[in-house]
Amino acid sequence: MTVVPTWRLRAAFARALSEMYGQEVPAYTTLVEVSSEVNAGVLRRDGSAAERLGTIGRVTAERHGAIRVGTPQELRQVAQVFAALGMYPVGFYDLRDTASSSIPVVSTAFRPIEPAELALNPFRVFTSILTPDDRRFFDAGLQEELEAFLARRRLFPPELLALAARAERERELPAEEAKRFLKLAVAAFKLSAEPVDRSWYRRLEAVSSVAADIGGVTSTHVNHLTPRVLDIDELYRRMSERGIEMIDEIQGPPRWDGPDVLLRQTSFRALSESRRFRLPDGRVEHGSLSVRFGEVEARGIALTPAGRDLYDVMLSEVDARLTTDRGPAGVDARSATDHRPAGAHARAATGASRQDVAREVWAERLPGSESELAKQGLGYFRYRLLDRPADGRKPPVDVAGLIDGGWAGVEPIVYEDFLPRSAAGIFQSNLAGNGSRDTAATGSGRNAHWMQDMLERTVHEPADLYAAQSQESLRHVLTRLQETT
Ligand code: OOG
Ligand code: NI
Repeated sequence: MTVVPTWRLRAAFARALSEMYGQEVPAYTTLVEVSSEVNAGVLRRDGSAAERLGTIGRVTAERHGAIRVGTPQELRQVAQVFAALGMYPVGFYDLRDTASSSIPVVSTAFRPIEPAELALNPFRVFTSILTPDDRRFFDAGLQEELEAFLARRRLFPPELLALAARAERERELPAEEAKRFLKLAVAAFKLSAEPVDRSWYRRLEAVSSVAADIGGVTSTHVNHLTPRVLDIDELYRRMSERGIEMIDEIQGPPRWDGPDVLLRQTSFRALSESRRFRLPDGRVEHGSLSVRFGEVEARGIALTPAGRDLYDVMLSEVDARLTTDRGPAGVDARSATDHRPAGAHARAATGASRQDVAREVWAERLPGSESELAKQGLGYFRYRLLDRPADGRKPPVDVAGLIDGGWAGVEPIVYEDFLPRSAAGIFQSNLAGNGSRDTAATGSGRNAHWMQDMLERTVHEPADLYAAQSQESLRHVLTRLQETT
């Protein structure tokens, strides 16, 4: 009997979801096509260097999705479905009160955590849960109605959850069950044709369009699916040439001469999709909603906590330079990871764009080579023993010594996670309105521990996962050196 192992289930799920989303949002298909063209071009241009942060096979299949759910129970169920696919919660993101936005959700990302699994298929899903008890957004009455509404709906059929539990337990499914599981799993994220209760949706929309997108309907859906591209600047140009309006400049780090780090993302604005609405008198009317969009990303080297601190310092430095250049009180100053459309036009008085200023700051502050990033403890790398002619010397035990002395080489560990400021910006750029928020009210307590208790699963800390990989390779190098010298 043929069986389908976890990673094949994951790859098949990502493919099937991609196919469904392409039918729902045709511009996504264009994005995927252009991404593959760009990736093929980079491979021709740069040869094997193009694959330094992942093989072309991995990168071509690579996607992240974004979904949003309403209740702890729904989140636990979605965690069960993803566990069947070898995807586990990593990281905690609080998007309720960031510099650029306030969205009534907290989030985690489900993804493979083992390097071998990531290499086979790195599918990941940014997953957000609504916070109806946050008084800055919802008063007690609305909270109660919202929770009652959410308690009545069922996103995942019991058959799907049972198959998922079995797949997690057995780390595979027989072919027939696998087919059934995938069919049910994909269907759970399909945009529903059910009419939307218009007055309920509008009431939530007045608070936040994300709240309406989650709690205003009786099902969930993919919000976006994001392909990975090797040259995001080139992709941006080509999409614009095709007449697809990209909303901003590229978010995250600037293009620069040094190694790619973390994550650069860009997107096109939410498209109007036709939906049916139920009116208070029971009639059904055709209308439209704009909540789903297209996003694309380029991934770089994972930064250590020290590297992340430096990244934050550099972001503030860019803000500060733009503000001083532009004059009084930072009018129009926008963050480098901010998706607000005006961000695209943030220019210093000198005419330099945000990206130009960022490039300048990066050149001043960030080491321009992989080995310097490694030696200064700013980036995560795997270490590899180098073939070094014996000269009677004893190997050092520190990273800088190993690199400088030609004992060990470095291989970058790719950043597999998200950036809170970019994530907040992605939400923000696709909101119809700002909604309303009571800034005097207090928020509800939410943190990684809350997420972990609620999920009844470990929420992995991204830095721990990268550090473990890096340290394991270093230990291996040191042991081998001890044996051979
Ligand atoms: C998720 C937004 C975050 C990203 O790439 O940072 C995100 C959402 O819109 O639901 O997808
Ligand atoms: Ni995204």
